[in-house]
Amino acid sequence: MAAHASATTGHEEVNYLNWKTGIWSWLSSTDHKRICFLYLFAISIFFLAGGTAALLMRTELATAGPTIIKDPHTYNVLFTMHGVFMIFLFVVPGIPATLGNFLIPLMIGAKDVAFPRLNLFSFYLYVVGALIGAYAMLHPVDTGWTFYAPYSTTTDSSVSTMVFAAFVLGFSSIVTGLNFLVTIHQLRAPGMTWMRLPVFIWASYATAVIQTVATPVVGMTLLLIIAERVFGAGIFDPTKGGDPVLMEHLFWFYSHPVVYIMVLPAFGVVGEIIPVFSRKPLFGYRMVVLSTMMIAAVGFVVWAHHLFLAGISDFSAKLFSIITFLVAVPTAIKVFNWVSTMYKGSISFRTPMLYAMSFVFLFMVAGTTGIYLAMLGVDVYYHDTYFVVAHFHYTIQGGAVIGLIAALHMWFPKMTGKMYNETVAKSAFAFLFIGFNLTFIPQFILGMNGMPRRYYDYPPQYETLHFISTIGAYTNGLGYLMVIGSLLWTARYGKVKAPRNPYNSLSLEWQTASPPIHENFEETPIITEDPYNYGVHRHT
Ligand code: HEM
Ligand SMILES: [Cu+2]
Repeated sequence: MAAHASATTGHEEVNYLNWKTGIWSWLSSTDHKRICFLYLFAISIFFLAGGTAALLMRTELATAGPTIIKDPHTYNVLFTMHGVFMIFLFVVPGIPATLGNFLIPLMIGAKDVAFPRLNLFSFYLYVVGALIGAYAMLHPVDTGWTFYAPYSTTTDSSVSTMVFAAFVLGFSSIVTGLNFLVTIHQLRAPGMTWMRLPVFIWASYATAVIQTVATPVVGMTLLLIIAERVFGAGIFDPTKGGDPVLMEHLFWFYSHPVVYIMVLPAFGVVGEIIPVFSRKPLFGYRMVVLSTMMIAAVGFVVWAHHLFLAGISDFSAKLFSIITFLVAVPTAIKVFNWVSTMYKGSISFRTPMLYAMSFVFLFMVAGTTGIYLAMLGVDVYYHDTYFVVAHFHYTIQGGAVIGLIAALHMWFPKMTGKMYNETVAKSAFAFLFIGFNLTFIPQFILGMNGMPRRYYDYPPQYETLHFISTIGAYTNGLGYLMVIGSLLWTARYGKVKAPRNPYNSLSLEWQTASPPIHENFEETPIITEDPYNYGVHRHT
């Protein structure tokens, strides 16, 4: 009825979605909220492409012997496409840039990011990198997303084009990171002190630090690969006095911290959702902040745990093993704080909360299995088996991707002005959660039984587990399609209008209209208290 009434009165209120219309007003927009949508659209394409590659791989692996793919080379191409698209084109650029773009200015009470045009520029850098990357797959690359030498420096596929794409994407990531850092430093509303920042902002801050510090290293590494291929520079080539292990050091010096570019924003999201749906203050705010910064710092000094078997000294292997264990400390602090926040809370199991709780569970599986891999002796056995594949999917998919989906539901009313459908959302969640575990639990067992990763074929004794995993992957895939389909449908045709603050949250972004106006707030908000004072005293 309400929708009908506003349609007949003929003046819809002006918000960021309708204040200018036409495709060009979107493509040239410097509004951080619209840029979030541009990223969402672009990363979804690569998520679907990467997901299709995954399902093709899983179909091939469903039975022993060739199943649908005729040769191992095609399999290698598919897993390169899957890895490169998912990492470089979906999860690294996407998650901080979508959530960060939408939420950072709103949560700190700013009108936009510090450099709105630069923000749009980052997006187009991403598009250019993405197009180059997609083009490179036409003369398909089969190195895997890690581009290890010497294979990557000698194979005759378009590795140079692909690493150049990754280089451009890296620039986009650095520029976004810098923009967010300046935004958080300079544009906080009056009264928004550092210790009143929502934990999502702290997580984005830590993410941006990693983006700006670590990404240049991978940029240089990628240029070195090109130098090697084009000029035969000999940096990684032992016959010329170079060292292929150096490549792995440089690569992981970036790519370990990058895991935190993916999951820290998700930590932040979960830290926002749990207090709201538990109606309790976030337990141990200061510890959460501290552990976020600790994770970012320790994340920089563990990279060689990827090289235990690559020929590093015994001393450094032991050292990196011990430092890796240290990551468990801040991570455990976080889990403790989330669980303590829920303890004796009055929990409402709405969809964002279901995703947040499943995140905590999945991330605990990821973290615990990570400890196994950090143990030197155990890793000798698990290295390059499906145990690793399962572990990192629990981290990246169970962590980063579930965090993104949790966020998309949580802030959907703010982003679109509509409410998502709780029943549809919950059934999609069931498919996702069951499918995900059904895919990757068998892979832990496969790994423990010695099934190596990156293999096109395997002996028959592994068949049952692989088959179950494939069933799981299709269930999971269906869950994703349901999420994407229903959110898109509701955004477009949904009838239920969202109020300003449907969950009675205390954080700032909920105090403005749904959807917000172009400049976010009618007047500059003034912050007088902490973000998580649920139940501490009564609120309007
Ligand atoms: C339904 C979801 C998914 C399924 C079924 C799936 C399946 C697979 C399979 C079968 C492999 C190859 C294993 C091998 O041959 O060693 C793989 C590798 C990989 N996946 Fe996924 N995956 C999924 C989602 C994701 C997501 C969301 C990400 C990241 C955002 C991701 C990142 C990777 C990476 C980085 C590799 C390693 C590629 C390499 O070794 O070069 N996957 N995945
Ligand atoms: Cu690592």
